[in-house]
Amino acid sequence: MADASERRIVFTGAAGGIGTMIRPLLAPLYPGLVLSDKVSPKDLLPSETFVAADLTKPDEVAAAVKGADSVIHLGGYSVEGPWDTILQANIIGCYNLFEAARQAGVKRVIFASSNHAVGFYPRKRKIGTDVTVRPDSRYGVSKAFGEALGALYSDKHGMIVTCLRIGNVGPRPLDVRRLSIWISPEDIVQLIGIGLNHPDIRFEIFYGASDNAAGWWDNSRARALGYRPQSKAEDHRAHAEAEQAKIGPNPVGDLFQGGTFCADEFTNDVKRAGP
Ligand code: 15L
Repeated sequence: MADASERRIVFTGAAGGIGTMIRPLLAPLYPGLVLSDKVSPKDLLPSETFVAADLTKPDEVAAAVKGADSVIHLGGYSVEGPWDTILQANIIGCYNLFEAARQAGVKRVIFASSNHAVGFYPRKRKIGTDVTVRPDSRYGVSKAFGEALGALYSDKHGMIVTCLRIGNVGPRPLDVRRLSIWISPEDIVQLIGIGLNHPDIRFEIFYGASDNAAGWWDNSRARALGYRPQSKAEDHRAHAEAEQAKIGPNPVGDLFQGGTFCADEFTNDVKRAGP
């Protein structure tokens, strides 16, 4: 593998929420990092390289990934939205990214999947990465699609693909649900590093979660490949419970891992939802 300083690593979605949090952590680790998004981050530093690309435009995506060794793909629409928004940004955009990466000879792709690909699993059930997807939204379906594309490009073309089913990234858990799914910026950078560097990866799905005592996910495969999360949601329990008190109960969302993503537009009987 090329020396870290020689590797051109393209980072899509660099101006988004997670991108903004982890850019400063990635910069010293990967000097060849190239930031990409539809528009440049407002606080772009002179030391940072930026290339604009709209994921729905194959020629722009091809230009962005040209010469890249690896891609960290966080670009796209990051919550539930109208079908056409999800279709363009997360289905067509994700296809354009993987296909451009294949044509450019990119070796590794890290794909930002989401807990919402499996959001209809009940909170009382612990799940691994081998369960059937149970998306809780059109957004969750698009993340399951991205995972499937990753598997295809890995099996058919030998691309090394790591999907991160991200919980919620931030400086601390926002509420009680996030005590189970929170991941710190430092821990997600550690998972990205495994995806970029581990010699034994062909296709992997990891849960993007810190060391959370209330966690719902078996992340043993990530741990087997060296993941040692440093952050613990329980350190922030008082804050999360205080915030939860302001939100109040949700009769549908509180039953399922995906929370309000499950409750929004819900017309079913809760007894008939989820596995
Ligand atoms: C996600 O996938 C979203 O990108 C993020 O904004 C949060 O809503 C997160 O899931 C979550 O489940 O908390």
